[in-house]
Amino acid sequence: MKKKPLKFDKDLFKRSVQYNVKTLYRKTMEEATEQELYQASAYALKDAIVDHWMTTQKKAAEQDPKIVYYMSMEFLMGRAFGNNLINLQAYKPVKEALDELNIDLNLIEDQEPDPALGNGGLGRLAACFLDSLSTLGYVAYGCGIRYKYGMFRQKIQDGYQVEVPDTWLENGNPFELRRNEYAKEVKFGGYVNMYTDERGRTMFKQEGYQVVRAVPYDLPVVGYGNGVVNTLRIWDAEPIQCFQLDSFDKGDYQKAVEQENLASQLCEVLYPNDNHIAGKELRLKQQYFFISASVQTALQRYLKHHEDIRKFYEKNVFQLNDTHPTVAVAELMRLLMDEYYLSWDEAWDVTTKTCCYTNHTIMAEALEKWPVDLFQRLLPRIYQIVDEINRRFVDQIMRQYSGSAGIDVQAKIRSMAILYDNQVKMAHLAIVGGHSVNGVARLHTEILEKRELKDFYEMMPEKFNNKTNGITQRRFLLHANPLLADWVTEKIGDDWIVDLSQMEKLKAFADDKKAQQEFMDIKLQNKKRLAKYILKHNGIEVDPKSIFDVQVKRLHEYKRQLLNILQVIHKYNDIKTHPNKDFYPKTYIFGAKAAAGYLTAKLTIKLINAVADVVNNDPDIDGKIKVVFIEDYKVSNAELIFAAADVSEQISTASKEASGTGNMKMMLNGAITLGTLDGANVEIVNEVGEENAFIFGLTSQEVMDYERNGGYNPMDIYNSNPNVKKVLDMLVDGTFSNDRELFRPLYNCLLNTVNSNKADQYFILKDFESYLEAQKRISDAYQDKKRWAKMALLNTASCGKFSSDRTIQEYVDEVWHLDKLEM
Ligand code: GL4
Repeated sequence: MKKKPLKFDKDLFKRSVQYNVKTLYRKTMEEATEQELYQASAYALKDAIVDHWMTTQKKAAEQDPKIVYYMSMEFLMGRAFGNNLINLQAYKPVKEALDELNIDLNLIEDQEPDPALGNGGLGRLAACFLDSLSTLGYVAYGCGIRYKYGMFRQKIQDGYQVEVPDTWLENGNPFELRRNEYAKEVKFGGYVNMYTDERGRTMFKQEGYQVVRAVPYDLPVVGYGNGVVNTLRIWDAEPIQCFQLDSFDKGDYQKAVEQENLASQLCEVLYPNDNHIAGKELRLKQQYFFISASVQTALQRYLKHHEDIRKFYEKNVFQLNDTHPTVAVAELMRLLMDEYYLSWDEAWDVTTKTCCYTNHTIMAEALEKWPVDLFQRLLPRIYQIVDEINRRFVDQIMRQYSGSAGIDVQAKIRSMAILYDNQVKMAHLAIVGGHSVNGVARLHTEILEKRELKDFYEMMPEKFNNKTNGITQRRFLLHANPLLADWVTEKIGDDWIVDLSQMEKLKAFADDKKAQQEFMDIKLQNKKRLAKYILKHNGIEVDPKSIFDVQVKRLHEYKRQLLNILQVIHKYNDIKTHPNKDFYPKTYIFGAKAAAGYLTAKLTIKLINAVADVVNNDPDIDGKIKVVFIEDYKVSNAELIFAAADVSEQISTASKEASGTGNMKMMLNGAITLGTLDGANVEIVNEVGEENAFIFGLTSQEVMDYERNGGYNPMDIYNSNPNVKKVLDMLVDGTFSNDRELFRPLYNCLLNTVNSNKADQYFILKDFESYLEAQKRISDAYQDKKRWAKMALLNTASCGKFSSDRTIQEYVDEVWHLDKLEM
């Protein structure tokens, strides 16, 4: 049976906007600025959302379903206004209402800052998961931090990245609700006192600590068309009010100041590192801060309607998004024992049955390890608990392996202990303290089992499982690409919005000439839309008829933006030396933020811009290639970019990209993957067929084999391949900078051992020829209009598996076992 669309009262909305303009700003509609009109509209929309939010709460209280707490340092939500309209099925009435008020919906949407409380894929995945949880009707809480400054705004000045603070809260956030009444206290430092209580129990008490007040802000997460509204609860830190006059006399002045400083620093800023841990003390404080507040909340919420805390896990599950929230294991143990008087064994039973861990990367520099002294000083009681978990676990390793022939027990301990070499290994704590460990794509999970976490897998294979990532089609097709969304609906109906496997029905149109034409016309419209954006923001004119070849993602050496730009340089040389050779015009589009302290990444951005300057302005090139670096890549412009992509560059060194999700967003929008057999690319190719993707380069097995044998010698390639030699020499011969030494570090990385990193550790030169050849195949394929249209259409038609709805349903069926809310 077809569900009725949600009701939306257009006239009420209209009146509400007018009323808000008046009461918020004391202005008439004509006087209000665009920002004020956005705010007034957003408050009006929130009004409609809150009704659903309250109903969801009420139903959840009645039905008492099992719920998931998705704990994450990052939620890269992107703008809420348009997405909420979509999921409330209110886009049309709101557009009409605003039209009648003489307000342009697009302009309004553009007034909203991107909430960017995340770095990249990991944070965006969390956002897609929340969307799917609501849409599938599961009760879920996102738990995170309300950073005052999210991911920095990127400016490009003279080709260099400059980081500018992201002041997203400047005008307030109309969608949030501050929940003062749910504030919690979180304690840091001091020491632990042991004592015997009146009932003869040994108890532990933290004393001499600093305390901050954690204040939650709730954001609604609206499900698509079902009236379900879940909550993303993000925490802000405030000083405890103890700064009274008499504390001065008591000698607490110093402490009061410190506490106040701690509170003001805690939630200031998101660490802008992706796939890399800086290991800063404040970061550990952030982790414990939001975890302690969240776990306290979860226990209290459960006990409001349940008696037996030992059954907590029957109604609750914690999913730890990477190791960042892993102190949850010890914090749950602490609260269960110290506040709720459970024994160690009882608490351990609850904890392991509650916690689950997702691994998102195998990059060594992303492995979270904390120095024991720092950890102990900051979290003395938590450290005691971790120490005891470790002691028992090491015991277990010894019991299990001592006396087994051919097994080196000490080696097992070395590789698996939670405390080792004076470090706290967070991944090990997460694995031992929970019942599920998952990777984020088939290949990634395999690598975890066979290599990275091999010893754990052998000891506890039942914990390991794969959950291939997914993305929400509501944001990345329905909202990002209305033309294509309408076209799909016209062809196969609108069930795809909540069931992406329906897209398969489009396969029937793969050879249909009219459908192909329509599909490519829509692509062209979207390319024109992006071209406009590029002209406005970059001042570069690009030809919408050229191939839009897109690589947008965080800048990281393993993602190999350098391989891409070296290939562009080669193409440039090729056109210069063969001016009459037939060459189909291409526009290379880049977008990437580099972590502020990541010099090689920042230099790569400069190189891309330097190449762009040379290539775009060389009359010999005559527009055959253009290079564009889109400033400040973020969710809102990503939506424009995905819709316009012809080619999706997914060229990471095989084995390094755990999954990738941009690859899925582009596939959904009919872009063809040019990639290595890495992460989820493997599964994308599996779904769409090899003939509808362009695959090149070393396999993950080959890469890992080289790595085991100490790498390879890129000098051999440099000396034997004149193309490579020429391109590399141009990095240091003044072509792209008057300062010939500027790009020397990149040149050196490729050819020499630098700081104990192997020469060309990401196999750029090794994959170079094969990459060029794949680029050539693309240009050829594109010129066969019918063939390309069919390939592109088949990519959209084959993306069904990559919905985050599918991923979430797998988590529910195999790990979380949640109950669906009946609305
Ligand atoms: C990441 C991976 O690098 C990326 O491949 C994956 O898609 C994403 C979500 O699982 O997680 N891991 C880290 S760290 N940052 C990411 O984006």
